[in-house]
Order: sequence, then C-alpha cells, then structure tokens
Amino acid sequence: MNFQEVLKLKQDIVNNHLEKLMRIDDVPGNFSDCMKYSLLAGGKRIRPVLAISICEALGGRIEDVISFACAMEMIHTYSLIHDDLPAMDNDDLRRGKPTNHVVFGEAKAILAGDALLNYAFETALNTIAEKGCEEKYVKAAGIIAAASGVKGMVGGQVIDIESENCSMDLNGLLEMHRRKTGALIEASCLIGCIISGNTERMDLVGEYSRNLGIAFQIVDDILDYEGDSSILGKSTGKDAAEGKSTFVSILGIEKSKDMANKYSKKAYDIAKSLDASDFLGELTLYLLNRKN
Ligand code: GRG
Repeated sequence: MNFQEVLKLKQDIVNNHLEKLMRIDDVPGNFSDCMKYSLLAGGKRIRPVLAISICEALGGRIEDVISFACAMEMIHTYSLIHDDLPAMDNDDLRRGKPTNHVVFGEAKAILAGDALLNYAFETALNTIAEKGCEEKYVKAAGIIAAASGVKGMVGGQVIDIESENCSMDLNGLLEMHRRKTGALIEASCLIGCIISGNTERMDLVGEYSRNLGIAFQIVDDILDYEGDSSILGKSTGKDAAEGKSTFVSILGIEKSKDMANKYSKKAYDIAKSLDASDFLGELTLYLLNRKN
C-alpha cells in the first residue's frame, strides 16, 4: 500500500471508532446531533493518526491506544467549535460546513464543546478502568489533561487573546503556538509512545512532535495567507484582516516557507529513526505540503 492508502486506512480506523464512541445513551433531545455535527464532519484526523502511528511504530497495538487517540480528536474538535464562536474568532465555515454555532446557536455550540471535552475524559477513564488502572494509561490521561488545559492549549489561547492589537515578536509567537497548536500534537505523539510501552523513546518522540507542531502551524498561517478556502474548508485571510501576528506577518511568505521547511526537516529526520515503515516520515512531508 502507498502512503495515501495507509493514511486513509488509519483515518477510517479513527472515524469508525469515533462513530462507535458517539453512540451515547441518555443524551437529552437531539443534542448528540450537535456534538456529532462537528466531530464527525471530516477533518484530517492528524492527532489521532499520530497517536496510533507512533504507538504502532514503537511496537504497541492500535487497539490499546485508539480510545485515547479519539479522546484527542474530541478535544481538538471542542477547541475548534469554541475557537469559531463569535466571542473568539467568529468564523462561519469549518471543515467545509457552516460552523456549529451557525447551525445550532451559540449556547448549544458552547455546550457541545464542553460535552466533547468531558466525553474525551470519560472515554479515557473508562479505558483506564477496563485496563485495570495500568500505570501507562493513567499517565497518558495526565498528558492529555495537561496539554489541553492552562499549561497547554487553553493557555495558548489566553496569550492569543491578550496579544490582540499588539504586535508579537517571533519568540512570542513561537511560545503561543507551542501551547495553542503544539501541545495537542505533542500530547498525541507522547501518548502513542507511552502506551506502546517503549518509553526510552519519549524524549525523541517529544522532539519530533515539537518540531512537527511548529511546522504545522507555520503551514496553517501560510494557507491562511495564500490557500484556497474551498479546499481548506474554512475561511482564509482573517489573520491579516484582523491584524493578527502570524509567521507570515512577521517573517513574510518566503521566510515562513523556509522556516516551515527547516522545522519539518528536523521532524522528518527524527521520524526516520522512530519508524522503520517510513509512514511517520511520509506523514511529516504530507503535513508540510498539504493544501488543507
Ligand atoms: C480553549 C476556549 C478554548 C477555545 C479553544 C485553543 C483554541 C481555542 C483553539 C485552537 C484552535 C485553533 C484554530 C488552533 C490552531 C490549530 C490548528 C491549525 C487547527 C486546525 O487543525 P487541523 O488543520 O484541522 O488539524 P482539521 O479540521 O483537519 O482537524
């Protein structure tokens, strides 16, 4: 199988498991439609694919990591729903569809995000119980919690909001994205490693994921600048319109591309030593060259 076929297979594994997890009993009215609208709306599934791929590359089993990988996707989706709200970025297009608050209203969209965050931890905790509270699973849940919260993604969003209307320097931008975008990418990779049981590789996996996270965000900024909204499935040009600091606004487009290449190359070199099958290396290149 070529890279695209393996990627599709892994995305299907994630999508099928998410669908299974979302058959939740005892949800009031049709609120589960509101949660599923965003969660099952597509998306690249990069975070769970990283988790299962690293686990597999390091000798672990996909079935042991899949529910944690899906928890990462639930948290990522909650962050997108909340990020799109009028109080945050006020976007009306996401994953090629009207955003959650446009369809269900702002109050329900806030609750759908909250419900997905809680359900992510319910899913992880149920798995921990099923696995007899084995230490590696408990540690994986701790990694996810820290990355999602104030030390990670939420903290990054706080920096973002507080820096509105003032220009940021490159170090400030890197620090913000280390948390806002990087933390979930790093956590996805680390849980794959810890659940594989191959913990001697934690430092290397951490280094891989931090380089990948920066490259991923620079590409996101480049796509916001010169990407095609109909391919991206979300609006473009908003960063510039709102005067937000981005890699492109600070460095310009060419230097941003150089910097994305540089971080991606560092990640790629590490990926080669982590994954004999080369999937991780190919995934790193795919993320650098993506159009959505
Ligand atoms: C914590 C209240 C609260 C809100 C969340 C942190 C945050 C606010 C939002 C982050 C959302 C965001 C736009 C982060 C940038 C990361 C990023 C590039 C997201 C897009 O991820 P992709 O490209 O999207 O993986 P798909 O749709 O493919 O999953």
